Amino acid sequence: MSRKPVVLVTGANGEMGHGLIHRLANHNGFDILALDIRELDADIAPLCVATIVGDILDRRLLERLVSEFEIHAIFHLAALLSTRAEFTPETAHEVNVQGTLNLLGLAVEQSRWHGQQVKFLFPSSIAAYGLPTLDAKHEAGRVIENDWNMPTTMYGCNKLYCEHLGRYFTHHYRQLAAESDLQGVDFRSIRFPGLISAFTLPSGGTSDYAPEMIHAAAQGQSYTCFVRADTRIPFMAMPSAIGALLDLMNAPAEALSTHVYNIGSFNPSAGEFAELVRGIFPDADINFESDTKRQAIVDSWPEDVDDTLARQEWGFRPRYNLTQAIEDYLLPNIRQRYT
Ligand code: AKB
Repeated sequence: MSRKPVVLVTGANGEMGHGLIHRLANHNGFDILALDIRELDADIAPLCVATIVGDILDRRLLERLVSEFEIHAIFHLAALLSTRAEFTPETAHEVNVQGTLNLLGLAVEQSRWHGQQVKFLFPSSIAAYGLPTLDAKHEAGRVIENDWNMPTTMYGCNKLYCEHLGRYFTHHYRQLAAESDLQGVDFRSIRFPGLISAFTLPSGGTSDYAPEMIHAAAQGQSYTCFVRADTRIPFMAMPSAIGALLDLMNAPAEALSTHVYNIGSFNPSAGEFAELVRGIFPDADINFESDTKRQAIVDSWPEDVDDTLARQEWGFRPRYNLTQAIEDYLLPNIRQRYT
């Protein structure tokens, strides 16, 4: 009985899953197996060869996947984001860490079956950083991958640890076994900044204020921003993020010196972003009322990232700078969405 060769996307119904599935199906011609805890939205379900509603913590479900599909790459997007994770840290740890462990195990299992490495694409985050004070944040400026890895959130700790798990599975998994599984998994990860999509709104993150601000303005709703106007972290338009994930996937292994890469695009302060939004939606009613606790999380994230490695090793270039992101991507698509 032959099994169907596919690319598995977990968290397929989330923000990034939507964009990724469109790109994978329309430009790359992959057969997609989509997994999500919720039923897949009608716009992306037809783009997949199979959709499964289920939990990445359900090992039986994952075993069933092994018997039905031949998985050659995994985009493991399912996660509880930083704000939501702080309400239920233990659950977040299970979903974010145990879920990733289960998927890495599935990748090893799959590579045993078809004899090829399974590429494992993992969206990490600027939440993996933790800067202790605002002064340290300003002084640090553009941070490199290995500096300031002291996250203050469960989500950030989970992401940082999963980056290490991926490295472990690629190079050291079962290193003492007579026949080791070395090289079964090819783990590649990007530390994403806050993402802004024209088509979907994030839920449960702490960088959500920027997308929320522009989507609220487009709908004529007032918005109270939960961080100070001078708050600065890096952001990126969703198509740049999806493009980067695919570029990293396609990069030749010999070109890569590490498993984890920063990428950046623009980093306006919340106040500067509000000004830009007011520039395109003159009636936008945006106020600032800092929520001390969520503010502290964003203050611990870097104000910018150094993405030299990604640029040098696999040719990363953001598709949009801030002006292009607003004028060419966000504005036309958001307008169309709400009219
Ligand atoms: C969040 O806010 O939790 C995410 C992230 C920065 O990874 N958007």
